[in-house]
Amino acid sequence: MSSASPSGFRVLLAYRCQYGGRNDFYTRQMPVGLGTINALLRSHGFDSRLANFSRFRWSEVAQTLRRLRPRVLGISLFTFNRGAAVKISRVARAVDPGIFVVAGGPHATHLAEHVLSRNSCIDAVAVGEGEATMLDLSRTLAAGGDPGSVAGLVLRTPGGLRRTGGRPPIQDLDLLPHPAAHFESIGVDRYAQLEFLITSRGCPARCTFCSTPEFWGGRLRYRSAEHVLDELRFLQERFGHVTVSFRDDTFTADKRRTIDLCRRIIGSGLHLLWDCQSRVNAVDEERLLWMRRAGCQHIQYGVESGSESVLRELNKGIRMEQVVRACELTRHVGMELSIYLITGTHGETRRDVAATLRLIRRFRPHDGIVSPLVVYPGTALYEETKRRKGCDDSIWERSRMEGLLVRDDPESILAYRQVDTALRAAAASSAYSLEELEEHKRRVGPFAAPLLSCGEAFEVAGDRERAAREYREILSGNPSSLWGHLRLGNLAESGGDPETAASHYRSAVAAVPRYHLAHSLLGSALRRMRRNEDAEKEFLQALELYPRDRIARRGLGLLRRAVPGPPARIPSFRRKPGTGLTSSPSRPSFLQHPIPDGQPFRRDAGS
Ligand code: B12
Ligand code: SF4
Repeated sequence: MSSASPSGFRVLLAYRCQYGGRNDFYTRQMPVGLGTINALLRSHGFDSRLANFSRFRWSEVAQTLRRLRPRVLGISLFTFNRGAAVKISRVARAVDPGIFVVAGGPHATHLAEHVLSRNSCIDAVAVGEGEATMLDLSRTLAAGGDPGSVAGLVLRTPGGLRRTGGRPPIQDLDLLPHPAAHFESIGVDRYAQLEFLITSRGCPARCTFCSTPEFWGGRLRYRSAEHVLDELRFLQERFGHVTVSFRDDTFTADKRRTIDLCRRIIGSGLHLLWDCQSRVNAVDEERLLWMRRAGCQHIQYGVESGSESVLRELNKGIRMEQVVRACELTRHVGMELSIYLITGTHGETRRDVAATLRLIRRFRPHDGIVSPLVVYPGTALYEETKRRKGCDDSIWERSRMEGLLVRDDPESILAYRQVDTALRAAAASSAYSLEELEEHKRRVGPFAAPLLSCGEAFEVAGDRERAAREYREILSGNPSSLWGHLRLGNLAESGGDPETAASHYRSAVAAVPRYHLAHSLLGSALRRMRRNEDAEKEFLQALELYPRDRIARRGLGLLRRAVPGPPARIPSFRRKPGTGLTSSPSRPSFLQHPIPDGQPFRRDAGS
């Protein structure tokens, strides 16, 4: 990297999801990596900011670009949002013909020459990991230098497209700043965005349908447990985060590191509940027990199929006995179990589908998503598909759909529907019984997460006294526990005792002073005590911390209209089936195109 770092050089890092994703909570969040790039640029003095245009009208996008006049526009170009991403660069070019537009992300990386040759509004593609390339590029452009000297790009030059040379992966991920530490943004739901964390890059497996191995490489690079903890502390102290989602491909890949991180989370006194995703061959009882103790509520596994032959076809690198073991162990420690499944592989038969249905019925996952097999660039499946179908990269322009289906014959459609129905039915009957929850508690120990689950189950069963006992047990282990106080406060409030509720909520505020919900619940109890001025202060504080806090908004409305209203209820921290990470993003529909046999695509509405 060169050393010039002029302040006042403005960079805009933009994302826009595909049109159909804008109303989906998860799809419309920005990629985590864009936040890291932004933080790195800002920490080096650049006037960089993030722009999430997912819910902007195009006229607003143009207005923002006119107002900010960035010298460099970086866009995240995935396959599913490629239409929207290219359109941002077109709008930017129209606003300022001199702007330098660079695209990054998997679609741009794996199809760099193709993307550049078809879109003159994009000047360069940053291949792969973006931080160092983007910093180097910004420094070079700010100093009036030649972008051709920046490694890691595919660049449009007067002589044609040119690769500027490879850039080695960042060896020490701890050198990267936390996205939250240098956050400047437009159109971003900061609280939601910062809930997503990545603690490692790369994946040792080579599934045929996934571009991770090609994009990040087969060798895993980890952030140290201390670096991750530092980010968690920062998030809680600065923004009041008490729930986070670790989105690593295989969060538990390194056993020692996983347990070390869990121990540190427990020792940190952070009041954290979290979820993660992993592979079934990267968990065991010891890891899962520590994770549950450290507040892991929910784990998602890429199971893909209940059939060994489909797993082999996908080169999944796991065996059915490992699937069975991971599902059993997850239920054994009382985490919510979520599975990703795939239907519609070339070789899938009715017997394979029946095996998947049996697996779902046996393990009753709390959540899950099934996707028909879709082809993305940078995957072995894509290369195979091009060979089979005799097509080339131009298929991506001829379709505006999010991905390309491998099969759309009636049998594969039926398989998808059957698996989807089975997942929904399983989710409806997946709740742990009170006996199971008691067992989990015994196995895991008296930690907040299992006690909380027990208490909540007693509340659902209408046994408030036993629920209170569980919450009090949380406090006997840690008198300042956010969760113990929030739950006991809520029980007291709904039981008509706002004074006791307020006292618990005050302790919750003391535990995590910037957690918006602790303030809005305290406001709610104070309102019921008719301490309207104090209540208003708490509601306003909650809204300052999180403008979308529903309890605070409603509480303020009731205060101003001077009507009583029912007591506030703590919203659920669980992923609800059908709305959770694994269920909602872009439930694939059969409106997507199958891969053509040399036939032209029909144009569909995109963004
Ligand atoms: C977490 C995750 C999600 C989360 C998103 C959380 C979030 N806000 O980021 C959720 C669950 C919502 C999700 C959903 C989906 N995902 Co997803 N997801 C991932 C996953 C596992 C990790 C992403 C991540 O954080 N990586 C680490 C960070 C550091 O990387 P990053 O954010 O991509 O950013 C880096 C680079 O991409 C690059 N970069 C990115 N943008 C830019 C811009 C510029 C200017 C530059 C220079 C560089 C650059 O530099 C960044 C920093 O190094 C990846 C696989 C992977 N390991 O990358 C798949 C992945 C991104 N998902 C994928 C897919 C297909 C999906 C879904 C379509 C799945 C589905 N069927 O529903 C949906 C689509 C949702 C949508 N429409 O937005 C594919 C994308 C393939 C493609 N070609 O587009 C991936 C690559 C996995 C795969 N199958 O190969 N996903
Ligand atoms: S699907 Fe999961 S396990 Fe397979 S290569 Fe991708 S990230 Fe790794």
